[in-house]
Amino acid sequence: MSLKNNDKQVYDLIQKERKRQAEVLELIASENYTSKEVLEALGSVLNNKYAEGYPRKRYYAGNEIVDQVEELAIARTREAFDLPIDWHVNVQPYSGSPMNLEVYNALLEPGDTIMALDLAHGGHLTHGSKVNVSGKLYNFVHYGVTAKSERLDYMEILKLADQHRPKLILSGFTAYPREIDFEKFRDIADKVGAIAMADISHIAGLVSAGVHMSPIPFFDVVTTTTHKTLRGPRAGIIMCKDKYATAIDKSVFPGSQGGPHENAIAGIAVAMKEAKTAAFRKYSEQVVKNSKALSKALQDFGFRLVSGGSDNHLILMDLTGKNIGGKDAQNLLEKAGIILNRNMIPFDKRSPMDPSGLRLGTAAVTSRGMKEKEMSKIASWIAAVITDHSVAEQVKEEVKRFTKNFPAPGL
Ligand code: DSN
Repeated sequence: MSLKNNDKQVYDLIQKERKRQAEVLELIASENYTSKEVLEALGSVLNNKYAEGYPRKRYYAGNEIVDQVEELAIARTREAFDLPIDWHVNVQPYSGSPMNLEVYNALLEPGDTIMALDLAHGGHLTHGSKVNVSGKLYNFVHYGVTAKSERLDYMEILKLADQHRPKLILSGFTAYPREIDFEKFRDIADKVGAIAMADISHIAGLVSAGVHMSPIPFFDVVTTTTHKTLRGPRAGIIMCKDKYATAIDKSVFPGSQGGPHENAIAGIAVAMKEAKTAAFRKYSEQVVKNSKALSKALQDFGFRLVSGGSDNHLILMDLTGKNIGGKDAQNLLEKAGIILNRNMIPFDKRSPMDPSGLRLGTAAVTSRGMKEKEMSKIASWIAAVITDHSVAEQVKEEVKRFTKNFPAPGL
């Protein structure tokens, strides 16, 4: 209550954002509503503590309690991902971008070759985009999806790998609506002698719940943010085989970071406990069911989906032929209380600022208890607004009334 009394300006902005989050349909594929418990850990006194180093090897005094927090987060991460005994966990990365750079820095030299999915086909900025430090420091070779299926073609990836002999092959994507066959990636990495790394930031919750194949039995290093389908705090973790542990730990601290954010690490501990529950497994199953239901309903309204559907939490809609680009569609839907983001589609003829696609995800709406029936309703609103722009304001009011019936966790 002291924020309300002592800094009304910030308090009011937080209340407005709380109201906004409650009254919209949140379809950004990388967002979610974390629990009150995770928020409590994030807003705790753990924020005050400097703890450079690792549990029981810190550079500052007074870390008796935060050592226990960090060890708990590590132990619960091991359980949530069913980590083998010879795997190591680092829970200190501040978030996804530092996390990936910390892995490259640990295992490679500048100029080394990495293979990853093209950003325009569903990769991430830290997977070697020219405008990101990853693309400046390392020699990225990008694979893509095929023009016909808009899915990964593992034979093509193998051919490319054979040609370029990368030191590291990266899989795990931000806009790929299909299940990834990590076993096939392992085969490719073995054939060319590369390290196999997966960035499962988008699908981590699904992997933990067992509704998406896990890379852990096959891979060497797995990174993930903890705030997407995993529904935790904004943070990152690195899981790796023990033989990489020292290099990874050194790369995180002191290689790239200073004091870990122990409040976020406590949030990870809380989220990992939640991820082990039967309720979370059920939630994750529903995320996928909802994504399939939303895909089907959008297709019934005449929208083309990249790859023809979804196996995970994510859908990529192609607006080609709809007389509207991604940027205008994103803005128009925002006016209707439907929040999503514009996105490149594979082989897009438009620009990244105004691409042909929209990316949608079902993690957040599923956290509000919405099911298949509600997905049909959402698709009908999207179709109505894209067909007749003048109904946006009216839909916004309907969305406001509708969302009242589905309280979001943590708000
Ligand atoms: N920005 C995230 C996403 O939206 O997918 C990835 O870091």
